[in-house]
Amino acid sequence: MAETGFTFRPRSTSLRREFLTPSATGFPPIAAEPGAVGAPGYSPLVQVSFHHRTVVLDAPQIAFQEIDLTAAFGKVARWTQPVLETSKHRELMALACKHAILQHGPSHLIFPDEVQTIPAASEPPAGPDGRLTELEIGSPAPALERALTLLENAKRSVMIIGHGARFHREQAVALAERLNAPVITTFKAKGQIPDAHPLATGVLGRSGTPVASWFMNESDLLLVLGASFSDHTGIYAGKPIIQVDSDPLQLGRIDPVTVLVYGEIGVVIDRFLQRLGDPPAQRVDQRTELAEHWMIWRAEKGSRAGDNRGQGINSAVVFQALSTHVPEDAVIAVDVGNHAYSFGRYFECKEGQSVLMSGYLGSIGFGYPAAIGAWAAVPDRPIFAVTGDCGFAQYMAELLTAVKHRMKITHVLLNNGQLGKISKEQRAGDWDVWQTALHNPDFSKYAEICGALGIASPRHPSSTAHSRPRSHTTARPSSR
Ligand SMILES: Cc1ncc(C[n+]2csc(CCOP(=O)(O)OP(=O)(O)O)c2C)c(N)n1
Ligand SMILES: [Mg+2]
Repeated sequence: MAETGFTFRPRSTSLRREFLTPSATGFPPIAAEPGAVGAPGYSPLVQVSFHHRTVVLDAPQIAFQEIDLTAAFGKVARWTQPVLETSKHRELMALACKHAILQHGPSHLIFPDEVQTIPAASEPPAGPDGRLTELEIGSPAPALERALTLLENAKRSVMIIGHGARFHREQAVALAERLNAPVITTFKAKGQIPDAHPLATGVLGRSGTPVASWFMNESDLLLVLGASFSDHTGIYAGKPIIQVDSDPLQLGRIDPVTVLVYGEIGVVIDRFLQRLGDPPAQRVDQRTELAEHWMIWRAEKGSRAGDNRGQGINSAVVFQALSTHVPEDAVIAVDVGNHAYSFGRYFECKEGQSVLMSGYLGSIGFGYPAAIGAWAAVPDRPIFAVTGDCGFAQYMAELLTAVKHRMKITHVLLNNGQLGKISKEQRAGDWDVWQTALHNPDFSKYAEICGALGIASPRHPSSTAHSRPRSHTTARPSSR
């Protein structure tokens, strides 16, 4: 299947159909090959935070809900087509796969009722032979030469790894070692280098570490691989920058950069590795400084973990404990909100862990469905979901799906009784905090009645804002 490309895993998991689209987000970044998701009945509402290489099989019931699915999905899918009775079905599927693979995005097929009952033709499935080009293109030589000159002459170069470089993790780290350059990641690329690596600085930006900010600020050259320069990351455009990306539109997307290197990231890294020798004498060895900055930051994290303002367990404590206990091969799906920012800042990734999050921290509710999608992709890896109370409440019923399929998902719910991020934004804008408090159930009891194991954290002195008891819940399907 890895060689032929167009075959799907035959396993199927029944999901509530409204849940279809969000659950599709967790599967593809983790699975080695394309996957397909689909559900019978009404169309799912479009709350989209798609990732790469999914084919969404959409089955509208024509008499109801007459929304134009081609238009609705057209903005977010790379390719969308209705399947007609007269269509060449084998070809449509092949094209859906081709677009999903080559364009790194979801394809979408709409199956009206009358098509769903047509017996499958006996012809063999289409394959990718002669249909899929290799993507490993190199870069134009002048850009490479300019980039190499900058890299050779820099005193304090720093590498920034974005999500677009995630398939080249080991090569990117090898290049950083050759350059002796500290490695920053964007939030979405968290974990691309383990935090214990002597060149790791952690995440840059709003959910990042002071270590990463320091090394970016002090650098004289940024080598940026597969990052989109979002506001959240805050890559400083005033620095000399070499940007490498396989999508020409991503290059210099927001601000002009010094050298644009268009090419497949793995190929470009290889070219750099072939040409760069040992670090020249003028280059500052930043490792000692890096170790010192980590010491200061870890001491600060420890002190924050020790803070007790009488308002419950703080997030520094939660992520300190998780950094110790989450296994090396875990997949961690994170939702959107203050808890996600804290995860970016405090959690330390180990080699082999994979982090999933909604692009640009866009869609709350992402965390738990993405964990279910990740389980579908890699059921033997430990799966964690980290969510807030608001985000989880959007898909609470899916705990039943997890129990039904005996998914081993450990869910850590940071329950602060509010839309914490929105409260914070209101305060930052000098507004009154308005309508952000939540009415929550006891999540641990809820987990238990769904047939999962629910564990509430020890009670803390109740916050003045909430009269009801609060709980921090860890829920996973029990073996019952
Ligand atoms: C679908 C969607 N609706 C609304 C928002 C805006 N939003 C961002 S964070 C947030 C609140 C998250 O609250 P919670 O899950 O409790 O996390 P906390 O910030 O409290 O940690 C909201 C409403 C969004 N990003 N996506
Ligand atoms: Mg909350």
